[in-house]
Amino acid sequence: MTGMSTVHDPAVLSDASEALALYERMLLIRRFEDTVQSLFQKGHVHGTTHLCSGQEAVPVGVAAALGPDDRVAGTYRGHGHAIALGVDPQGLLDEMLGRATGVCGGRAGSMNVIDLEHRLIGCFGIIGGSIGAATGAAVALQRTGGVAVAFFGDGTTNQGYIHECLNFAKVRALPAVYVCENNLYGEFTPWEQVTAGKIPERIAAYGIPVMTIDGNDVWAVQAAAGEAIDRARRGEGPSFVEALTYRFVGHSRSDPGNYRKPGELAAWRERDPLKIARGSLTELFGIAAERLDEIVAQVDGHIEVLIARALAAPLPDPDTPAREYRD
Ligand SMILES: Cc1ncc(C[n+]2csc(CCOP(=O)(O)OP(=O)(O)O)c2C)c(N)n1
Ligand SMILES: [Mg+2]
Repeated sequence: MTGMSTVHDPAVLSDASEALALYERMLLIRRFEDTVQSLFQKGHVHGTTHLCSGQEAVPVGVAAALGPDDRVAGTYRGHGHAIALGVDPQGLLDEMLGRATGVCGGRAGSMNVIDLEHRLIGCFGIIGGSIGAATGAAVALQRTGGVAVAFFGDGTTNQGYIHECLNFAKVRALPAVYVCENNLYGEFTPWEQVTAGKIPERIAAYGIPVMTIDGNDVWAVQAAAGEAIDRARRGEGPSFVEALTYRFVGHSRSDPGNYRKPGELAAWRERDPLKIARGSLTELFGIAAERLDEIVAQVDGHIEVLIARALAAPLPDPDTPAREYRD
């Protein structure tokens, strides 16, 4: 983790209730993912799922730095991207179950959620799709105001078009922020086996500022994203954030994660973003463990309601066309 900075910027971490809200949002994502996994195992979720458990601090920290005119493109590991942006978790869970009440009318499933109302221009099953979409959105936002953010993984930095997009974004000084969720693996392959050089060094070759940060510390993410977003708003062009993180679950539904190095998962669990946030909340704001446990109980109760409603929700009528999206 050379060059990684952990930032507890006092300007970012000055408000206890905002800090608690970020903890709660991460917890909601974790419980949501546990729920999707369990409903998948019971046969209620069709297709596949890619869960982001362990990586919650990245989308939540980035979303905390965004403004109302900004836009985000996420990935197939996108439930956290959506919830972080404020997508209704009921609509999202209904979507997982293919229900008519889903955020995309039950037609998108787990991998392709879109919710323009909440600034989510799409989640993309094609790796790197988010990079192209966010770069395109940045072209539009350069005229209308706002910043576009792309989330993508470490493996995606070996896709050809990330380089086309970064080059274009730099040359045109686009208001774009590229957020690489480096979780050490692309599917079942350690990133270093398939990646020449270091990701930050490659990106720096475009003259794009790069920050490598602790992606499990939500406030370090918020601070770095804030810096990158401010730079884009000032018209100073794109930035790249490499957030170092780890997924606690397999790549997708059927992956037991046997390729992990011995002790690796346990070591990262010690660095669980929820644990880190709890530590900071107690240390910096004196928030008692009991208060944090109350939030856990509230989120658990909320999830029970979401599950009951999603299971009772109607399936889409095959004769009714899916909703059309216009921005
Ligand atoms: C263009 C394309 N090629 C291959 C795939 C198959 N695929 C799905 S996920 C994945 C690995 C991506 O790894 P990474 O970018 O590190 O993201 P992570 O899944 O770790 O979040 C691959 C190769 C795909 N979806 N799209
Ligand atoms: Mg990866």
